[in-house]
Amino acid sequence: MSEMVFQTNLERKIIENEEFLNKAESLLPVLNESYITPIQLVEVLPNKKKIHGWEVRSRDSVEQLSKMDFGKGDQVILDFGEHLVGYVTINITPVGSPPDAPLHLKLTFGEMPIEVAEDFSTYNGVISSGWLQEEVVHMDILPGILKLERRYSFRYMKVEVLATSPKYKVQFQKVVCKNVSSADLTAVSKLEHADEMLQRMDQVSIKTLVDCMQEVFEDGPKRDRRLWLGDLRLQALANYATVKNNDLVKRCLYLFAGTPDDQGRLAANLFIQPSVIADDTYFIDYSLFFMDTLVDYFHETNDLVTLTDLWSIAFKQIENSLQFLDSNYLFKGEGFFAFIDWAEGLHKETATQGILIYVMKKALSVAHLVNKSHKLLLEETIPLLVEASKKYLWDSEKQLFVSGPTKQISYASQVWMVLAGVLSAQKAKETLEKLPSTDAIEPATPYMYHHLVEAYLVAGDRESALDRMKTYWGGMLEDGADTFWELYNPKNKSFSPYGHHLINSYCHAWSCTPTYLIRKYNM
Ligand code: RAM
Repeated sequence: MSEMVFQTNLERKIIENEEFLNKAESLLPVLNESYITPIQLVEVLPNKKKIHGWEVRSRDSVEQLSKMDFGKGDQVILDFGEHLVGYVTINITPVGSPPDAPLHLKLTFGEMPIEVAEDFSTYNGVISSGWLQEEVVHMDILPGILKLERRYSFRYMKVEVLATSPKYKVQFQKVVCKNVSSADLTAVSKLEHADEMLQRMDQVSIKTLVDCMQEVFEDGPKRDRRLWLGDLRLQALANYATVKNNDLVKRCLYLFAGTPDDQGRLAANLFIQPSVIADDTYFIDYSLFFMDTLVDYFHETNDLVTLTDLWSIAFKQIENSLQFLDSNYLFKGEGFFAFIDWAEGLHKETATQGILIYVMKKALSVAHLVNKSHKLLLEETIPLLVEASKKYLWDSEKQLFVSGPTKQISYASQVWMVLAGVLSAQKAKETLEKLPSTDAIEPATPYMYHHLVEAYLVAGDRESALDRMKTYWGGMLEDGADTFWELYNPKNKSFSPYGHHLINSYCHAWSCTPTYLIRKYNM
């Protein structure tokens, strides 16, 4: 499992482009702040029918909080009524004798009920438990204001008193969260959809996007709190359809372009603090998507300066990928070479071949504006890749694309070949229609579901697209989502590729695209 989740490249050397990084720095957004207070006190009780087996029930009105005394072993769960990303302060006053010992408190933050219901010490997943949102503090001076320095991503906050003293208790007089986001909601046009579920889906998508928009487009404000290229590409699309903060897309493009390695490779993700650091994870698909994100950005803004500035590094990703073609023009990869999806056992070469064609076609749509020889190369190479896909990867008996020596059938392979336009629309529709009756590897993430829905739309099958959106993102809504989740498997709601669903992110960038799909395709 851990091998599948992680990749290390300790040998690579980063060649920073200062000009690009300076440009990115000049586009650093100002965060908008709002102050949010809890709406009710709740309890979280076991209920097998609810997601992860936990149900939230109202316990008291929030006005009661300041009248309640808390001593050793007491606890309270506050519900802020919506998902927040921000900084919490609590005014704490002692009651009883003068406080003769420090107050010892534990705070736990949950995007989901399970996070404030289950003890984190049971967590045994492969991703660091450091992401689990909890904090233990001492207050030596009372009354006082507890000001948490860490940013949390949550709707629920549990406060547990680990110790006061036999002589005093405490009251929590005022609890406030300074909520932050760089998104400006004024640009969002109102959607009045006749279908209530789609209306709600649009709102929850926008909320997801907004909460992930910080100094960069983060993948998830709880985890990993960083800039992933694959997520950025989808966030940018949702952004164009709604908040239109196009400078943030530009900033993120310059950040990636400013940190290639000595082979010109762009990292799959960047850390932003203390300064921009390229992670040592490289995925062919994500690096190719730099070109796609750049071209989308150009189509949206007509910003030819940025397109011209970043074209070479974008094209370098295509050139690097072409080196992995065999003599038949088939992409060959080893190890954890591409992301594609978290579906277990997924063979990724055919999907990667599809992505390569898709991205090269996208590059070709603007190449005449920037580089004539690249245009020629694309024109010559794309047909070779398409022909090779039809000749070697299409199984004429099954009428499906296959991947690898076992001729694996997956949604991912069909979806990317459809998005790459390798099949006619009619053939694409038939291919996708066939999938449910096969044992094809299914999508595992909202990321892959997004591509499946878009593939249906490209193939002209609006009905299946809508159907999938309603069962998938609609399923999350029915399970209580107020922001969309990193992982969701309607057949196994505890699914996590990381070994435990406590660590999953429940406000996740790559899940924010229904607003784009609804608005762009008039769903
Ligand atoms: C996870 C995150 C992130 C994604 C990568 C590949 O760490 O969910 O969003 O892009 O996987």
